[in-house]
Amino acid sequence: MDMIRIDNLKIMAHHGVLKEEKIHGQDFFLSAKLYVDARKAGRTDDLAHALDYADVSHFLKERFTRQSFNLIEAACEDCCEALLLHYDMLQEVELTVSKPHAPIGLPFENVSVTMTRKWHRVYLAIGSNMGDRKAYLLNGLEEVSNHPLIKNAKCSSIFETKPYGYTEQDMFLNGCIAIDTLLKEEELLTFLHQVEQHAGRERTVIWGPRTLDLDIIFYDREEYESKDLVIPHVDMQNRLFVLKPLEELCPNYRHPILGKTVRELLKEQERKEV
Ligand code: PH2
Ligand code: MG
Ligand code: MG
Repeated sequence: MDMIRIDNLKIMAHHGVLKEEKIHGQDFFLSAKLYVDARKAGRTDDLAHALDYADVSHFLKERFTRQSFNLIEAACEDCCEALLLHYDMLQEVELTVSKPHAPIGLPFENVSVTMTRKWHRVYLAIGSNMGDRKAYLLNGLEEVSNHPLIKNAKCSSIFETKPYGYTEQDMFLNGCIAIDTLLKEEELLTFLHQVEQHAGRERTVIWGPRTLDLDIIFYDREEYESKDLVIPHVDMQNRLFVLKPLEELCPNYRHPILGKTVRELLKEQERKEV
């Protein structure tokens, strides 16, 4: 990807744990790698299609001096997030916050933190088989769309599906949602659990009836596993109620472990079910 780079932008600010740092302030230096698609700017020579580095520099200065953080990590995190939310064409940022006059009490040249933050493309499955199913799905979609760290939410068609797994329960409505998000995997999971809670979800029977179920299917091209979460979703390839709506959103996305596209997985599953 193309990259615009700003080196050692000098900004006086009041970040630090010590009282003196908060009172007197000191010079910090910010360096940013700004990842964008610069093709259009390159072709047209028009600032309107470019990420304006002067504008970014002033934005950084304003953001960096807005409040005093204890940690350079917190100041850096805040600036990365603000940049990604403010500049639509910015896909990824690497930001370094340097503090060469930090009160360390020993001779040193510099201390700094570097962070890389980016928009993650995520695919979710959504389902309901209790009460006003359509309303639960729509409210769930709305709550997901309205999260401040989620943009470009797009929902597939909604299908009525037979219960899979535990079959002694009512028919489901199912769909999939594509989003871009700044949330990390576990943060997203926690948020989705909150949305399920707001729909009055009770976790009693595993695979049992639910007002709202939101599952992470894909997160970028990532393979991720922890105690509570496995990505890609371990059973998605066996579930027509996931594959069918997902195919509308990303037919050519290739499953990072199975090596097959969503369309191929769907066709395979459809052949099995007849
Ligand atoms: N979810 C399950 C178990 N079975 N069946 C259908 N048709 N749709 C679902 O969303 C579903 C299911 C566990 O999450
Ligand atoms: Mg589920
Ligand atoms: Mg679930």
